[in-house]
Amino acid sequence: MKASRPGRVITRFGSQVLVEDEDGRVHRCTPRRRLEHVVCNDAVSWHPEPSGDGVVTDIHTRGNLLERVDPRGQRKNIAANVDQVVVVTAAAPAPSWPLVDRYLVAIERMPARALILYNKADRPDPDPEGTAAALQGYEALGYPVLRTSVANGQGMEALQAFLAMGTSVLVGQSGVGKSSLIQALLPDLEIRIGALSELSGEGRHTTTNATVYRLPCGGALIDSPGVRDFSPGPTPQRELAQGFVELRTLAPECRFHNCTHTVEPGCAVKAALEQGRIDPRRYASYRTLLEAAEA
Ligand SMILES: Nc1nc2c(ncn2[C@@H]2O[C@H](COP(=O)(O)OP(=O)(O)OP(=O)(O)O)[C@@H](O)[C@H]2O)c(=O)[nH]1
Ligand SMILES: [Mg+2]
Ligand SMILES: [Zn+2]
Repeated sequence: MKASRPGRVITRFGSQVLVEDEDGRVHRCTPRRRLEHVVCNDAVSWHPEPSGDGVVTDIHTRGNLLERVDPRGQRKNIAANVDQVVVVTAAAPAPSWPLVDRYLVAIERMPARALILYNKADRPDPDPEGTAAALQGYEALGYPVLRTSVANGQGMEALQAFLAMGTSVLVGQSGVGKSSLIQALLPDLEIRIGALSELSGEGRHTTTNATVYRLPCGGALIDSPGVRDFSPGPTPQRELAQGFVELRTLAPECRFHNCTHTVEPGCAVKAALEQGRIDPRRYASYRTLLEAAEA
């Protein structure tokens, strides 16, 4: 038996992964055949082979897993062992608040902390009132919100304070500035990307694989490929309301314990909606997801 060593998966490309050892050195490894679903930021056991590359022999039990369902309905792992998910929106491309709600459902279910960013705050906002209302709504629900700009540095210190707390992952539409935020936080990123590209034999710079970076301010940050849409993993109807904090809080007051908050009499959610205590936009997001959810 070769002595196995602990490591962390930095990124994967094809069937191979890059594993960082305890001294911060990165090794190209092949997971054992039965371990094909190794994901970014997995804690693993591995051992070096005489050929130079290593073998990943074991994935340690995950604290949580961020996954998505792609347009073909297939589940895709994004990253494991995440303390905080940073949902990045921007002045451009125009924010999709229902998309943010879908991310929040996934985050509540992981569970992990959520942070909502409005990046490119230096750019003119095509819908300032809509943006302000949506962001205030999330704050009222207890989610932290930051307006940031890579271009002029706005909000970057506050962001660092949030990121120093553990391992975070940046998610959101393509082009909102996830990689640019990492670049701004990591002055030596070029070197890092260069070294990783050399190891992987891929010289590309666009974000195609989730990759974890250690930040000088403390904490680790995962860059992930942008999406056009995001759908949380399969969620049974009963559990969907758990992904909406305002519904989760009111549900125990509904007359029926299995209330779907749609047509039932004595529904505390519907009552709150009628009284304007719940944001109709958020409730609409719930209804859309409910229709798509498993009965
Ligand atoms: N004005 C302005 N432009 C920004 C800001 N942040 C990023 N950009 C620009 O937005 C574009 C997209 O940035 P990326 O960092 O590649 O976006 P991404 O979210 O990583 O995109 P994907 O990898 O496709 O998911 C680039 O041209 C950046 O220069 C910002 O705060 N202000
Ligand atoms: Mg990117
Ligand atoms: Zn109800």
